[in-house]
Amino acid sequence: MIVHGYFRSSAAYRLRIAMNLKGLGYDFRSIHLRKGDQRSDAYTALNPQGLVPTLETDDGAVLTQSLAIIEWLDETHPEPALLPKDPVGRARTRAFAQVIACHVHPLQNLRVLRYLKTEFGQEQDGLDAWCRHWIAPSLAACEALLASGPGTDFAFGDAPGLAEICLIPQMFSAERFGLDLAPFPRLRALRERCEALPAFDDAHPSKQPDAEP
Ligand SMILES: N[C@@H](CCC(=O)N[C@@H](CS)C(=O)NCC(=O)O)C(=O)O
Repeated sequence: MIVHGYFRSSAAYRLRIAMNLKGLGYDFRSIHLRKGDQRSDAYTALNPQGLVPTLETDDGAVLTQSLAIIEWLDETHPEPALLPKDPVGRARTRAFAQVIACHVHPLQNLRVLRYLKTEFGQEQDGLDAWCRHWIAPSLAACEALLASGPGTDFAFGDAPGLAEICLIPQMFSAERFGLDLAPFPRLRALRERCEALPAFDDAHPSKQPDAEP
């Protein structure tokens, strides 16, 4: 399989964790977002949104949108499962993931920040404040969802799954934008458990072949 990604992209980071949890190897193609590779004709032919990640399967299918790709991985490589077996647990896990993927992530995307900069004259401080403003309440919601969860070692079971796959990259981004994570003790403890696992550690942006300081 081929993963098109970028070391600092949190959506690509999600996919790397999922591939690692499933024990799947892949070839990596770097799409340098700051240099604009995502807007090249060659890349938009694969991913018409011009976003990473994109996965090319061994059968030649081209898949986009990290959550759709991760659910495809879970369907085609069922062990270890990334969603609980029971329907309520599955719905709660997806809800947790969607707080991050649908509500926080789009507001901190590079093209959104670039627009705020070029059209609204925001400098880096303003962009960071914008991101913190939108990330904090969603992490607070995730903290509350964990508090009312099943009380297992991981968010919705005894092993990490889709919730952690979305959360850990989002916490990494939150820190990049200068958000203090102290008000989220449950999330921080969960992150510590995840980052002790090679699947998460190996997926960290700093460990990718295209990593930059
Ligand atoms: N919902 C999409 C989001 C993908 C996305 O927004 N990727 C970002 C990086 S995290 C990107 O490619 N940004 C490029 C840009 O904004 O130009 C997914 O989950 O795959």
